[in-house]
Amino acid sequence: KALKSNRISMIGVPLQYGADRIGVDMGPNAIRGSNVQARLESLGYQIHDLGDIHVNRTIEPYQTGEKLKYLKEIISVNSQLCEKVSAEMGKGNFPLVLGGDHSIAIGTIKGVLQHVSRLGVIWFDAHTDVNTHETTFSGNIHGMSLAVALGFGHPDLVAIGGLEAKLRPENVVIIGARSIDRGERTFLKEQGIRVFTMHDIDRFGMKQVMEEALAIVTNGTDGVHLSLDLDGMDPNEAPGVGTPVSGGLSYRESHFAMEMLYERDCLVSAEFVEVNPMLDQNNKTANTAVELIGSVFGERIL
Ligand code: Z70
Ligand code: MN
Ligand code: MN
Ligand code: MN
Repeated sequence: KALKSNRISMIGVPLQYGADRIGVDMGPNAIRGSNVQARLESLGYQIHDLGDIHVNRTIEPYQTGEKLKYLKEIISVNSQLCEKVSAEMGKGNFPLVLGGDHSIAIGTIKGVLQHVSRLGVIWFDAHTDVNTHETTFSGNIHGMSLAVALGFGHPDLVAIGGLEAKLRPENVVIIGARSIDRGERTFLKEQGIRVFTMHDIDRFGMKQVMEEALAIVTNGTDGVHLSLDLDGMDPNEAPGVGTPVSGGLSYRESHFAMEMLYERDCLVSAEFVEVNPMLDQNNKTANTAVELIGSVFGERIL
């Protein structure tokens, strides 16, 4: 009842090129294996699993020192994803995207923007992903996806879904950050993007942080997208991620945040990314992802 649609379209994106680390391409199937479909069906939703976006497995390795590793393939995958997400929203379905590295947020958000031009975004992450090819130290595009969605970065990334398809910085919040690069700091300040760091969560608690975050992302928007990088969670709950950072969100804090999101009834789309089964312990990270998906779609304790 608390979502715009009772029909969920699940889209897997087995992309790893944005993180330059193997294993995250198996994320979508690890999440499927944790019974996400049955879980959502038991909540009364109709689930349509559209399978995976095609990722080319035989591409050239990147050059040393490259600032946009695997750019061509990442453009191809995100363009396909953008079209698929847009098509599903056009049919009135709720896109649930399973990653895959966080560069796929480019395709998801650009696709959603075709239908919801004034879109708020809640970005759960240990990182802030607002690098560009000019500021990145790693060259990994998963560290640039939020900047691209805001209209900054390589022109061929920004062009996906059309130049008008971009977020407004005043409707974006980042929650759980604890690893921010130098260039990202400058960008976040210049753009005035609200970042709720782990310091803020410790100081104010998740309830107050989410209340403020929800006010920002719903102010003047027609819908909200949830982009949840599992490395926002503490590595104890989500060890299976490419870049674990200590001191993250607890199981309880993240569950509660998802429950508050459901209560607010504002989501139009969601994605869960960076699950890497090769680095995981007994599929714990995919199981955590499915716990959070359950909560965001209305699961309750009692
Ligand atoms: C760093 C970079 C990043 C995710 C790591 C890390 C970015 N700021 N994003 N893991 N999901 O390489 O740009
Ligand atoms: Mn990320
Ligand atoms: Mn991250
Ligand atoms: Mn739960």
